Amino acid sequence: MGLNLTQKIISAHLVSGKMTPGEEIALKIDQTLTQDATGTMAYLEFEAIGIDRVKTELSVSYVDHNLLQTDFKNADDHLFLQTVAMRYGIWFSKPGNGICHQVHLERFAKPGKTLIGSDSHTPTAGGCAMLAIGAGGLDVAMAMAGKPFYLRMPKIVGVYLKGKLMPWVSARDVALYLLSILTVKGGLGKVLEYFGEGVNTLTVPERATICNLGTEMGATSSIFPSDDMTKAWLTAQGRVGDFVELKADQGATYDEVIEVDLSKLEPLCACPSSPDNVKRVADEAGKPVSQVIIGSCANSSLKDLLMVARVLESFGVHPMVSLEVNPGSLQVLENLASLSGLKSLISGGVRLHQAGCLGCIGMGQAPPTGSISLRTFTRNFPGRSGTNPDFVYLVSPETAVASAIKGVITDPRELGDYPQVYLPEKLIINDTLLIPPLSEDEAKKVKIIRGPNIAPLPVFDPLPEDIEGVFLLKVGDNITTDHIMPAGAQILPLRSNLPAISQYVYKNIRADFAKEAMAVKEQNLVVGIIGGENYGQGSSREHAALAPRYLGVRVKLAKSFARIHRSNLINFGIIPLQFEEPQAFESLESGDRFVIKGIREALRSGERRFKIYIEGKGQIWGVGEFTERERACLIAGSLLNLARE
Ligand code: MIC
Ligand code: SF4
Repeated sequence: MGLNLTQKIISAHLVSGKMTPGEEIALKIDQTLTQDATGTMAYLEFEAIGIDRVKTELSVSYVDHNLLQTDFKNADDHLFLQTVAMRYGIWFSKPGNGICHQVHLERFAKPGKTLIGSDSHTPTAGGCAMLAIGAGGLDVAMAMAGKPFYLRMPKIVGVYLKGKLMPWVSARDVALYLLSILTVKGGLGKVLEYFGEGVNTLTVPERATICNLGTEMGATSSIFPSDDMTKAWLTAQGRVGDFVELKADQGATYDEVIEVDLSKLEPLCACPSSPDNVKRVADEAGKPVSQVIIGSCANSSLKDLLMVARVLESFGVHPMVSLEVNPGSLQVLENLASLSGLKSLISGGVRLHQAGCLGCIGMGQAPPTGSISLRTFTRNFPGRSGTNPDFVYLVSPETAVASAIKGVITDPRELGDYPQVYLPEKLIINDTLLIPPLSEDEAKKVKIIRGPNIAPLPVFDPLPEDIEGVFLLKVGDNITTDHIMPAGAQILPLRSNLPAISQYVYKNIRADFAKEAMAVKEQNLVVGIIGGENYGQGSSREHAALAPRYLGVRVKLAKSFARIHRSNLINFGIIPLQFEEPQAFESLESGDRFVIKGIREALRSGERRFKIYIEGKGQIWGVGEFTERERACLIAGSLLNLARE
């Protein structure tokens, strides 16, 4: 029987396990990436593992998130990251070089290879036929140390593309369409593999946009085949040597198939405040907008920005709109300049920012109160923009620029003919901000620079025999890691300092959570959290596990968990249990006290059901389908403890 593309890459990297959906598999990892907001912790963890040099084919450390240097903290992090990269054989992409996923696609993505990254949008590289997966920083640190990456074998969903996109409809609309049918949890435990005659109508950056947004569906990864378009991309990047043709075998099958007729799609938007709240742009048209931003790892390629530039050669920006552009990379910016696109943006009145994440993670660019902001970003979770409440719509660059011109949400087809957007076959390549690894001898001489913002990693205690505690908080469905551990300009600079950042856990849901949790901890009790479906969706930030753990959280009882967050919880000794009976969720309240007797022994002996006594309410069951490795990790209190053992 033929294999599909995902199965081919998995079987070529399989260290242990069987390719049966749901079974734990271990994969050899060829490449890793980190970004600064998760990277400092990942490298502290890598140091704690005690390896002299990374063991991957390639590891890259990007600085793209914390670019606001309002004091020493972010700047200190950058220096720490650069000297760590020099010390351990890692590429370093300096601030200003661009967003990790865009730069990785340009300079390093290779068909058929595996990549894990400490950022949930790592699957962007699937646009170049890599099996690319987002993970917690500790998993990435382990991969850098040459250890395999563990995950449950996903189901492989074939997304059959036919037809061709109509003018003004773009890759973003394909992803928004899929979000409308799959929702933010429809991709859980799945890889979305694209095939069919519609595939070769899409360029690699367009494929990357679609793969990038698979993350918002909860997918483990997304992938396109490697074909002539891939070859053209790698040729433009001066890397044709990295090209190999790769696609599903004849007769390959999928666990499910979704069919998308590209020619039938129309401009779509994700309305406030969830990426799956999808409507037709035409249905939202006419609402006034105050801000429009084109950027982020989903939509800031050369084609995206050149299209905006060409449109602005014919139309002006509405006086009540701030039209902002955040280029994806230095390469995008330089090529845009050489094609006179930069001049058109500037003459068109665009507010131009540096290449990086910026407002996508609330590092500046907060919108005015009560007004609509249109963005080509990945997520519009409530308050992520820095303004709370906010009204953020996610749209294609085409819809964005049309709306900026008209001052109201506008279907871009109203602008008339689609502009001519020619891309050169060879791009200008400039790697000045990309620093290669040092030789082994040189690397050994490097002294890592640690400013006062780099706090040492705390040691976490092993799991006691019994746990007794308080469910301090009860939340509903689709709670994001942005709810658990908010980001933004005030909090992101604390990513390297666990005691400091912990004070902001659940800040926007319960202002005093940290204080209350510490009070519970002082009574020698543990803290529990009750959650709904898809708990912990969104970002890969392990701080959403690490910081609660620091505050004494030891159990999370939810209807279901998002993949990366569940792994992060286990890596840091927080037990993720699911309700056996969903109605038990209704009976629990925040403030309930609980006891789980003999939890350590139950984990040791492979139990899957855990009896939880709720004071005054009786007993309920929590279920934990843990692998042996996960049980050992929970008992040890953290994966680092286990690795040390
Ligand atoms: C995001 O888009 O939410 C982030 C910021 O890139 C995160 C990583 C982080 O929190 O540092 C992600 O997507 O994993
Ligand atoms: Fe950066 Fe936004 Fe992409 Fe996250 S989603 S990596 S914050 S651009």
